[in-house]
Amino acid sequence: MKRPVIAFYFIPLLLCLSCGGNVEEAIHINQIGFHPMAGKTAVAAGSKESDGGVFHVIDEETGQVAWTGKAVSTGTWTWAGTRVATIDFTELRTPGTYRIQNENGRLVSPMFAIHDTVYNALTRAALRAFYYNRASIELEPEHAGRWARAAGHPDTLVHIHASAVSPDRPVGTAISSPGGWYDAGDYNKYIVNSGISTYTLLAAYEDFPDFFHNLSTSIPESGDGMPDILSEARWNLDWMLTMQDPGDGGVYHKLTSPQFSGVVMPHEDTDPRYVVQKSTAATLNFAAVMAVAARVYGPYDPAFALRCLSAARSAWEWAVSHPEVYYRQAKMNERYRPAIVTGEYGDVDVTDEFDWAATELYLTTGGPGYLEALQSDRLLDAVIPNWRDVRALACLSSARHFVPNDLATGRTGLSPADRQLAEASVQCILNLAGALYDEYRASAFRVSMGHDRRDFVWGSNAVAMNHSILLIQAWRLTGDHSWLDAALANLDYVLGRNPTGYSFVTGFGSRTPMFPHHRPSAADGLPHPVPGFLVGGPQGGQQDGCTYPSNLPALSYLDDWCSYSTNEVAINWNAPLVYVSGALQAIYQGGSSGTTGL
Ligand code: G3I
Ligand code: 9MR
Repeated sequence: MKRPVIAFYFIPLLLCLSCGGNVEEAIHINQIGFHPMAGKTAVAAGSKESDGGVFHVIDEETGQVAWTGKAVSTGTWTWAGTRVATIDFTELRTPGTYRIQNENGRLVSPMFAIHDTVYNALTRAALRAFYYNRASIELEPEHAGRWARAAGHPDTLVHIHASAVSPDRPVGTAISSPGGWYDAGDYNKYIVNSGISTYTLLAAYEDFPDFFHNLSTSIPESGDGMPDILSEARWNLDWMLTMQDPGDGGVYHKLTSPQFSGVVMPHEDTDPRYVVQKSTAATLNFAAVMAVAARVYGPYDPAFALRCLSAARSAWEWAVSHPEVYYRQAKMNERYRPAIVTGEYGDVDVTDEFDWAATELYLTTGGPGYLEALQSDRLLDAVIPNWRDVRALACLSSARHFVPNDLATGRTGLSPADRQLAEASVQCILNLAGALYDEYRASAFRVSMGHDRRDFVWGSNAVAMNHSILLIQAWRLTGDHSWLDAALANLDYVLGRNPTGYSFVTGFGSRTPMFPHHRPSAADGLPHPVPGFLVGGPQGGQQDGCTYPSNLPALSYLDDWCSYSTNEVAINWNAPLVYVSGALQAIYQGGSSGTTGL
């Protein structure tokens, strides 16, 4: 395993902690850059003299000043306890490579580009990260480059855990359940988290089909006639299908070794693997995603689409007759051996999963029974989507289905029930996005992160990306470009316009995570981690016992293997990065721009 060294940039940060401020004085900016037509904002943090100070954008190639303007104080960002001033240089539209510096040259930003294909490489890499996390397949040099590796976890002999036995699958039975993606930095495969991740990739394709149709990721399936994003998602869907018990339609909660493996390469982890107890949450997540797959893959592979639909229907039936089967790992371990101590993905409120699955099944089949099961007024209770609360996904799908452009040009002749569903979905999106937009405008850092105390949870960077998905949806529904500024602000945030100064995507930016909690990256002996992964990000709870540079939520980040609560990678964090990066690239290159910022 690679040993982290104390990076030079922590030294000033630590010194600064003892001098009253919490943040190193610095200019923070999206380290990848901006589309010429997009809003462009940098922030000067921790610097008193920045308020009203003059800043220059310098062309890296010529050394010439390309733009000059003043920073505007926006107050203190409490999440990092720092004074902030914003620098809005939206009017600079000339392609090039730049840095920002203050008048005396004391503060200099990381480098960034202005370019009309600025997020292409990022989107491609973020999607390729899924390929790098594939189980049961050798990653060949042709596709994986220097991160080529042997196949791990064939999963052709997976034990039915004692908690999961059924009449047709008694103790001692083994099943074959190969493929799929590793969940994260560990090597296990969890249905609940697979559900939202796979959905988000399929949603990216449904919302921006032209862009994703043309995005080639150099995977083994490239060039086979199916868009790469759908081939990648299919890799996981094929695995998910094996997780359904054909005897009754129920879906096992996860496929896992009893404990997390050591820090080894995939093929070196040979611990026995089990499918554990079925759960209502897993079964409904499965039903929802399979219903989406049934409509997305129809034009490419009708037989596969039908298979997905039939799997979705039988999963739904199981869930209806088993509405409260929760996965409670500690309780399970009291009764069954071996004890399982890997990720729980526990959820004891599955009303949102019911709403999501019912919506997707209804949209795909038109079956009245699914509509009856759906309580569309509950869509107004949706929160930002996450693995545990997926109600907002019903809003996204239904708005997409009923409202091709905007409400005014929406489908006519909707039945009253469909109209109610469509309106509830639009309201759900605009309510959520509206609150995020207000926070973006009010926040000193000009990001929607922090609109809720719980934004800085485990996986906070995915919270930021899911915020942006909602904001992009609001743009789609209203045509109002100012939503895009807020959506971009969160991408700026994860790419460097944040108080840690990290671009949180491995390999993308001038200061990126080098020691992510990702077993292949730690065990492969290579100096650079596998690229294209979004790490979890700052997390106020610091739930892993590591020592952090600050207790403030937005500064609680550590680029160290130790920090699995801030520096792990995960499929449900990368999927919204793929969506947002691809969507913004597609939108800007299609001619839409943000407004002139603030
Ligand atoms: O819901 C409570 C909330 O009521 C409370 O106020 C808050 C305060 O801490 O905690 C909330 O629960 C948190 C929960 O996520 C939901 O957000 C837990 O503290 C937090 O520990 C939990 O984190 C999850 C973590 O696993 C530990 O279970 C992450 O969301 C989840 O992304 C992460 O997933 C892991 C898998 O288990 C294993 N594979 C890697 C993967 C990524 O790290
Ligand atoms: O490596 C594990 C990571 O993938 C999980 O997200 C995390 C939380 O469940 O747990 C990690 O494993 C740690 C274990 O929970 C406690 N001992 C240290 C392990 C990491 O080195």
